[in-house]
Amino acid sequence: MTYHTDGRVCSDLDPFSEEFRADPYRHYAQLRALGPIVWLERYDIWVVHHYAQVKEVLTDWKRFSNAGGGGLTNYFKEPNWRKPSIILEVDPPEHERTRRVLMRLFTPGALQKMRKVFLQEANTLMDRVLENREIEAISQLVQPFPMKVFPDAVGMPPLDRDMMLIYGGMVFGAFGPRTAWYDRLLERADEVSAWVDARCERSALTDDGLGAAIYAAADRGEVTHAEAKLLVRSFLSAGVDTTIDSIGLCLRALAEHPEQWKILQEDPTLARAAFEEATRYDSSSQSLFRTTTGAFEFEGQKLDRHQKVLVLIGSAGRDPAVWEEPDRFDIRRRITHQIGYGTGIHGCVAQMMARLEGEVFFRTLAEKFGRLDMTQDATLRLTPGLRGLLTLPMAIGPR
Ligand code: OVM
Repeated sequence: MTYHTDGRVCSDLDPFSEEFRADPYRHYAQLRALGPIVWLERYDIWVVHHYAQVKEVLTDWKRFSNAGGGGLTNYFKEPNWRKPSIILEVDPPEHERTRRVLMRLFTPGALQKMRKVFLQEANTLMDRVLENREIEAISQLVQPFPMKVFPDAVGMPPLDRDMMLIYGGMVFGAFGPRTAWYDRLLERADEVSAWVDARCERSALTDDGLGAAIYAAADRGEVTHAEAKLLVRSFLSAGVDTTIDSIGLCLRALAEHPEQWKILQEDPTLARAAFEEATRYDSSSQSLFRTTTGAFEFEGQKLDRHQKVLVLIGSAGRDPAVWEEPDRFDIRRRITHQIGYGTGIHGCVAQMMARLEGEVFFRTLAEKFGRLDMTQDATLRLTPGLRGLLTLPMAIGPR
């Protein structure tokens, strides 16, 4: 239902409902038809969903702040369940210092070293998986890859890494509304936070990983040692669920489009392009939040100070104003304006590492796998703030 009050275009759509999340792209099209900015009465928030406004909001950090928090919780009005992130949930000038430290980790040389390690891991994993003909692809094929290569790259010991997924659920769950599901998850907040805290200590990390490099930046005075610890926490927060979900969704897209899988098999060097297209077509990151810093007009609407703005990057990736046949999954598409990693000063800092994980995963898959069929419908993960699959049953075989 849509109506207008005080010149506002209002909608009762609920982007966090199961019904919406089951088929977000249909609802995004409904929102786009309503105009450039819509008031969602369910949560008293604004939403933008066209490529142009998504990009504008993400770029204009002076009017659209990150200090109000990455999710629905408005830090200007209510406290958060954890200490805010010192890279995601801050504005310039504070943001510049922390961002710079993480940016420097992803040099071409560092990525080249990671590529060798990732390739080896993908090979071992996929040879093992190919001993089966029927698999549940999320738990057996998708999850094990980022769960191994990412914490290894950070320099974590191989202990109890499953805790990262529980923590990730809490972090991304906090992006949505309070639900019974989330309250139950948060019952373990103290225990899981204590685990993460301990894993972020310098002494808990190897001396040659990304974590050690962050502490080395602290030794040089670029950030404090307490800040270094929180930056490692950001890696453990944002580094695993995101790539698991993106790789899982890309795998399903390939299985659902056998002609695209065939193109990839014939030329596995298209793996990076395939993952790039999946990040537009069906990305793990569908939405972000910003909070207004003052009262101003935007696209003819009067925004008030400290209002939350939901930024639907998943919708921007399907906006027919900027993409030809946006609902078509086409791994040969040339993507020159990716929005799936966000953009602007808060655009995903580890996006080159995420792309590398996707590239290596799908390249190795294309080189080794022949059969790749879904045997049942996939089921969706319910974590608000991320889109991903819980299960993806498949029949597989070697080339
Ligand atoms: C962080 C963090 C957590 C979740 C997501 C994210 C998308 C960052 O703790 O910094 O970026």
